[in-house]
Amino acid sequence: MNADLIVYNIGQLVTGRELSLKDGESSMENIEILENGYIAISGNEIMAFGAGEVPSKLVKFTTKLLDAEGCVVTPGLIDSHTHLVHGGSRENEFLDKIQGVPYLDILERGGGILSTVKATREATEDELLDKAKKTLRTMLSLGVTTVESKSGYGLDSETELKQLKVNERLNHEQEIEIVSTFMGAHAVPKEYENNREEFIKKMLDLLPIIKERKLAEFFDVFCEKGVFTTEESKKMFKEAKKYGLKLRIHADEIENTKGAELAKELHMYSADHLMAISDEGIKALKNSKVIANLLPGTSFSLGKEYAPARKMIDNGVQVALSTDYNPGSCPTENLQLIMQIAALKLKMRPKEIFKAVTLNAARSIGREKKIGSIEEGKKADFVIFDAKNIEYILYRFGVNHTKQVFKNGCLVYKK
Ligand code: IZC
Ligand code: ZN
Repeated sequence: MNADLIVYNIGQLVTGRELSLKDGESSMENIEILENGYIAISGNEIMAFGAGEVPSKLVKFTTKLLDAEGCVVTPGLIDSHTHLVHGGSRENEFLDKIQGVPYLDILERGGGILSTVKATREATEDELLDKAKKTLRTMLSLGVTTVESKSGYGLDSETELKQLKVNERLNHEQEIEIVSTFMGAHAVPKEYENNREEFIKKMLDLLPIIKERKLAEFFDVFCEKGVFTTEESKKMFKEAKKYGLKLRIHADEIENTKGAELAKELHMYSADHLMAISDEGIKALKNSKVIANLLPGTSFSLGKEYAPARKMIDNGVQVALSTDYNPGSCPTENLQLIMQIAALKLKMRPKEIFKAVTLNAARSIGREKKIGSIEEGKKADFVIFDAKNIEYILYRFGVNHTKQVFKNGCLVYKK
């Protein structure tokens, strides 16, 4: 068979395929990087890839040839934790934040998440859609081709469903694939302050509707001191599982509440944040398939501790990296910046970082058979960076290194 498109003269082709571990490598440095690589695409899929001369059997007179000019090519980046769909912004809390008022104190006085809830309730579905599209356009320009998107700024039935419907429409109305997560358990709204049980019931009552209308694939809870207890979270997760939703958790972000241990117990896809994870939590993740999804932009923005990434990786835990894009604790859609912070602050190494935003991010959203690496039969999602090696992309921080972005074999962004 011949290819529709061949990208050749790739200086470093990060296929992201897992190799067997070599001596001296961490449990996350085992990804393949080919020098002088090529990729052949047929329709929306990768049909071949390799190093050296492009085999002539792949080329016919209609094949389009694209010279990568010695640049780096990687799988499309995956942002596996975002609060994409919301109304408003929270710069009115910024001064308090930089002067040290804790995130949970702002929430307790009705600000934080609850102020975004107000703005999201007030916005129409179309307004939320337009705002999210604009954000996704920026993400795409930064090399992101798949995004996980949570509800959780409605905290009432109508608005939670409105957010999930926006996720659904986004999948039809722009290029990035959206993986939808129901997170009605993001905070307890003021009107249920003294009736938490009733609020939890109200959110769980949405599960049959969400299942019937296929509005979400994942279920998430903010398991945190002052938000939802570990017991409450466990009860909700078990209920969501009955409706076929896959599980992920906001775990051990500010205080340790044994969220990582709960993730292992309930066979979740990911445990996210983990700035306050304990040694027992690390042990639990090590012996599980749960991906530790780290969000260092949040530590950066809140001025908090960073998650102990080195300790996790050196103990064999598989790590992903995401933006946590949201209007409070991480108002940036720049996954490249998050990768740079991971290098500078988490001391993650270049290969580990690229594995974290490709293959491991795909695992955390249950998509590793379709995306996350450049392999035959996978979707042709890839990025050409204006860089000759992966180290350069991490070292030159705060700028966008993307040259061209392809989604399903189509050029969707060009510098
Ligand atoms: O809006 O503050 N941590 N949820 C849990 C968030 C951050 C989003 C927000
Ligand atoms: Zn979050």
